[in-house]
Amino acid sequence: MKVSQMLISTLRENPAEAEIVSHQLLLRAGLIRKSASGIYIYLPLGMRVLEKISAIVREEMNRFGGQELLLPIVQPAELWQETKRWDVYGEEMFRLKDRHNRDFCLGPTHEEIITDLVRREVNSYKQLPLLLYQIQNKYRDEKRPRFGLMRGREFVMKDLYSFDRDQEGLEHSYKKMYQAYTNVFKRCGLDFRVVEADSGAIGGSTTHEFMVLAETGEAAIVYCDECDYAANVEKAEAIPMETEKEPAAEMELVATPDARTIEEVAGYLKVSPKRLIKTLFYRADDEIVAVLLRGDREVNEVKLQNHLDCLQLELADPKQIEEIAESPVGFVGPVGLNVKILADKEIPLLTNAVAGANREGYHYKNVNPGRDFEIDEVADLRQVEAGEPCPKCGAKLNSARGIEVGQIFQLGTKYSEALNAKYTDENGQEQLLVMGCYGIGISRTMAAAIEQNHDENGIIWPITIAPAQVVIVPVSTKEEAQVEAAEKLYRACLNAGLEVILDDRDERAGVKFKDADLIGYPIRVTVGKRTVNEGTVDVKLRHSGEEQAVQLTEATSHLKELVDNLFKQYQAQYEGITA
Ligand code: 9G3
Repeated sequence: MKVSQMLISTLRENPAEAEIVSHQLLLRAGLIRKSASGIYIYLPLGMRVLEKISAIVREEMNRFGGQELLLPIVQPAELWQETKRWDVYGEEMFRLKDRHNRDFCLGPTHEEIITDLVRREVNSYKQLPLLLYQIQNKYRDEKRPRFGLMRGREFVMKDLYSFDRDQEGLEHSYKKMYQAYTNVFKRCGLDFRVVEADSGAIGGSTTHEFMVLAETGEAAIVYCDECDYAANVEKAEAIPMETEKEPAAEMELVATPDARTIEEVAGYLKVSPKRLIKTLFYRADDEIVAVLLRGDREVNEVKLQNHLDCLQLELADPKQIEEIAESPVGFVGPVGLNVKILADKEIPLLTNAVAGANREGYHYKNVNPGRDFEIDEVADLRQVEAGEPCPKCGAKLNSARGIEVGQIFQLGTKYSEALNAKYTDENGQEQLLVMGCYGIGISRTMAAAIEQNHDENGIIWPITIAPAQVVIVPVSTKEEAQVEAAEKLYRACLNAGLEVILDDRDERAGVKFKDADLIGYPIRVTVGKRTVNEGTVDVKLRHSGEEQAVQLTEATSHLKELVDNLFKQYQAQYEGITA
């Protein structure tokens, strides 16, 4: 392609609405343009990256026995009513009516559609296992779409669904997808961790998330350097930390005027926040519960919601709290409280703790759980922090932010039961199909790759997903000899099968160099005076900045070799299980 004919428009400045670097660079490099909030256009260069990632995903899905199909975006409400999910998802679901006033939604995911297909098409164990997938737009009406492709309302997802005869079969399919995903993200040049995750509304047991490590990641993960333990903090198990034991002293009311927050009370009473009991109030569906944590800990609302098994979970508002505790919020505590009390595992280990006295301006000292108040339920309710012991090997955990680019779930019979999707086994017995579902955010992977591969000049594409491999820049379009040499090299590269772009615009060389770095082509070839006088071109690698003069006569084979070498570092290993 020649730049003078392409729809590419680069921007000098960061658009105001772009807060994170991948969103800024996607817009500035001319890869996407916004159509509406959370809805994007992929310009030609952006489309090339999307296609590259999709091609890698397809290869790995097919390698492990995946069969590609294309499912409808417009989905009939009836299927979602059969699985009882039509009313579970509120405003996040794009809903519409057809001309006959029938209800539909724009597909946020495809469990209903694919299970309905399979219940009609599959009836014998001989047809199993099936790994069916698509690469398709998904629609989720996010409340606050932001960060460009990272959290859009329309996005490209690969979703694969596995159908097996039993749990053992599902576990084999799951292992294959685990390996396939590992290959995909290695080949896309991403630094990622596979973390144990919370299965949330999906229910069921096992699920893993593929997290690209990046400061702007919305997910918080913990991982161990000594063993392979890694988990989303939503799921990570917290080990209760013992505090020093001492004989239980007499509970004592103390005045703590104007000391409301953990820090203020700890400072006023000169005790460590570890010795305080933090009392939070939540509304779980329509019940108010008190949740107790050590003063220096944070509540993990996913663990709390899973423990309470409730649909809605919200912090109670201050008015409700003051009604229940008959005290201003800053002085509430568990002693004498008449609501259900949940406590994190560390609370029963406390002796002589400090807690609100449910009386304005007062706290209690020497509060002892079990003696001074009853705990209704003890559970792991807190957020794990860096430095804590790894639940698997005891080494210190590290924390990081992650961008979730993939998630794999063992669904079991959740959907096959709801939709009565069965097969007949060898003995003519009808059995429920056992399912798994596996998603990769294709457009989100594109953004995550930029988050991990950029510098102050722009994007640094891994060769495997770059919009083109080589850009040829003639320094002056006035000098006929330079233009000709550039054209000739461009054609030779095309014939050698290289993905090459010729920047033939009538622009100053500096502008072309800046654009080449901003867009992030892996290799830049400059054709200038030296080419005409000495017969050499300058070859520069975007990743390392390394520059080298190469004889024009050897340039094409040199570039071919360079590209092949760059690909080598992204080859995934295929040992272990295959289809
Ligand atoms: C909805 C809406 C949003 C949703 C869902 C349903 C997330 C929903 C979970 C999944 C699970 C897996 C297959 C690919 C990988 C993820 N957000 N989920 O079911 F109606 Cl509005 O999508 N599905």
